[in-house]
Amino acid sequence: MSSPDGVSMNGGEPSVHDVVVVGAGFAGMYMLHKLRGLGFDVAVVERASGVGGTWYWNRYPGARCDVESMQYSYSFDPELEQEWEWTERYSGQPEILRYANHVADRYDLRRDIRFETTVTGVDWHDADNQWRLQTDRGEFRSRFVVMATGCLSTANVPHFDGVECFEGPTYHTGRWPHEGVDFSGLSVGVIGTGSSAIQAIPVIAAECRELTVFQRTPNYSVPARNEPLDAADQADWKANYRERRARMLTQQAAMVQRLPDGEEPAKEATADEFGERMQERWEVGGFTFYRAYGDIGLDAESNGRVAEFVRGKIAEIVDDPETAAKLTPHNTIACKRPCLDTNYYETFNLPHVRLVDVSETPIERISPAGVVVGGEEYPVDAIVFATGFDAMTGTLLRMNITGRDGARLADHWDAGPRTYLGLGVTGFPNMFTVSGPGSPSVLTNMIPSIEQHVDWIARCLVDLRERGAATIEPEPDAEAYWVDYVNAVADLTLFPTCNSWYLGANIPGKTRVFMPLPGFPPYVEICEDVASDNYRGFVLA
Ligand code: N01
Repeated sequence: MSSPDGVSMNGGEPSVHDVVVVGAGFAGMYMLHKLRGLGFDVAVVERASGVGGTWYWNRYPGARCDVESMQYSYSFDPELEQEWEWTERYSGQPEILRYANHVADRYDLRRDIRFETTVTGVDWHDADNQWRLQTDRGEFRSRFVVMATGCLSTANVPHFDGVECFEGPTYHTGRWPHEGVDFSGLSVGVIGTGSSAIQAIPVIAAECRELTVFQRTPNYSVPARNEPLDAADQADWKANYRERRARMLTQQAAMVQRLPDGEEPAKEATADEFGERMQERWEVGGFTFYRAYGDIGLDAESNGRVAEFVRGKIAEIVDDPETAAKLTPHNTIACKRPCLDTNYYETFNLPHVRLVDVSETPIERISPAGVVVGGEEYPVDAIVFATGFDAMTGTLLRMNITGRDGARLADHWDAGPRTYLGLGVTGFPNMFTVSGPGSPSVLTNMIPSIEQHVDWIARCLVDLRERGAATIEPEPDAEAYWVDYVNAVADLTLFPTCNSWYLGANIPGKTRVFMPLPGFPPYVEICEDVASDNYRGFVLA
């Protein structure tokens, strides 16, 4: 029987393929395209009704990519690079989703994607070296499974007493209604002040009657300076794409900054030199700010100097000193995901916007008509949870994955995720994770990181096919080494000093382990080296 959306289901019989890819975001789409071109029979399973992953779900007002458009795009096909026209320095969510749909159409991907299908169980069967994937719409079987499930794909909605009796609508930024939301004339409450909230708050404020922001931890943010993309700039990128893409791969975060990365220690700069350099980067906008000096992420004193610069900006921008003080962070800058904004701090100068500090007195409960903090009710008509995600492991662990001998991934990862290269897991043969924990993933521009993983996995599958190997899986020692390596690298940085989602600290009860690996270029070299050295650290059988 042919299903309405591509992959055929044989009337209750399992759908059998060489490879099943879970997820049709940027990783899943490219994995499908790449493996199809290499002659593999691939099916993609996707819970959404369309492609795009993150950009399918995160449709909140103001959603926009913090990586510049010319760099947040696929590089695998020069024709695609040339034909697609971006319109802004940073693309908004609708434009990125249009691009994802264009890619799906251009490479005829949909015929191998089964939409509106949720994976409920994934089990390895030793007897026939196959994975069996249970979904709410039938079973899939395959020799290989690629988890292209995204790093930020399971929403974190904290429980607040009384929320079920709230009389108005509630939304999570990562599950925004497709038909959009009209906040005009409403009093809106936003809970959270991470990247999503920082983008959404100015846009919601421009629409609603009254906005109350419930902030647990203030955040540093730097102007994005979004603007229409200059035609000459776009043409210049297109003319030099090969050289620029190659340069991106040599950069820490897999993106080229507008100003060269500073290499000197910030703490040694004179006051004048420091002030001028930071001001220039504040005006240019974007992540280049955080790369003004070489040791911002490594040295507490240097980091503190940069943090103080942003604190000074908040004091300058925000009129009311009490609100400015509440908005001022005192933790390490950029040890949580750095934020970029368009008029975030400025929004708190508007008369209909107020900030409620819930750091010491947490939200007590949600009443039918509002949010209660310290016994006081803040009336709201609608609540936006901008409360983030169960990052990097949340989606994988919810799929009930069992490997060899019925071992559960949840048990294997009880003390935090364990992978080799962020690509494979011991005891889970033939399962690959794209941008999995232990790889640079969320510390980088995601699309080059995705392409690097997809290319590596594709090369590996071709090599296995040529050698007649049925399975591949990391040796226990290689996995143990890699976990220690990731921790050791993270410990050289200031990353572990904040309660970030990188550490799992945003989810009550989640083991605190630094999940991504800082440093993209050395990682790419290691992956190349492992593959060239007969997949060192993996067992091929
Ligand atoms: O989520 P977050 P996000 N009571 O976890 C607060 C990517 N992204 O969706 O800091 C009160 O950062 C929480 O407070 P605290 C990007 O990688 C990319 O904003 O834990 N507050 C925090 O303020 C980003 O890092 C882009 O004390 C509660 C907020 O909710 C990642 O997605 C755009 C609470 C959650 O912030 C996640 O960002 C947007 C509670 N019980 C996102 N629980 C672009 O590229 C949580 N909070 C543009």
